[in-house]
Amino acid sequence: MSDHFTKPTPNLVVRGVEVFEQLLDDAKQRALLDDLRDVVTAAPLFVPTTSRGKDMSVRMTSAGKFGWVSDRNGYRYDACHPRGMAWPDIPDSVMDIWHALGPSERAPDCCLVNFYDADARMGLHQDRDEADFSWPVISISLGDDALFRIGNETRGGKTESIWLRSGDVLVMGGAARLTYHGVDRIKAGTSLLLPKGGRINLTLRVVT
Ligand SMILES: O=C(O)CCC(=O)C(=O)O
Repeated sequence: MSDHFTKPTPNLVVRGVEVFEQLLDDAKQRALLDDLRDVVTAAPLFVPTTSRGKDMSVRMTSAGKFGWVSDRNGYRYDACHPRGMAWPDIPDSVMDIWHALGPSERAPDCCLVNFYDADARMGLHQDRDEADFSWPVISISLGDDALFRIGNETRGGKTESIWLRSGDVLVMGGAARLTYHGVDRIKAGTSLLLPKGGRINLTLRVVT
């Protein structure tokens, strides 16, 4: 087991979403990236489509018992990658972040990996395909800055946006677990972490 963090306090809380700015130093970000290369080798990034057949702008893969997929049959958690293989294990470097910030009673069974190029975005949505909303979702940002929009527990109403930088970690739990959120844009060239630029977001989820 690699080293653990001492339990930090969030630098910022926006509508109940806890933001741990720069929780991950450069070495930890690079270690995560190395482990993610293995994940992507075992389970290549794919372009999810909506049930209407429209490509999403984000490329995705997952690690863990379940992965999130979306295609003509709709979106869901699945035990297999669209090419048929099981998802690789969630790397210890990622699990360490759950152990630092998340509940000790349950481990996540999905780490969704989103890759954003400069033009990718993600519309406002809730994470609500999981069985039990008492477990938080923990979100890790690597690479270029992202404008992250935080809404409400129901669709509509005023929103607030914050820039997420490489090494920032969010916890969406408690009253904020079902808060609408999305990514409006990526600011290309703001990080040197990914050799070809872009942003990776990891979300740790308890699915079952
Ligand atoms: O990329 C992000 O920061 C958010 C990702 C997200 O909302 C999701 O995967 O559901």
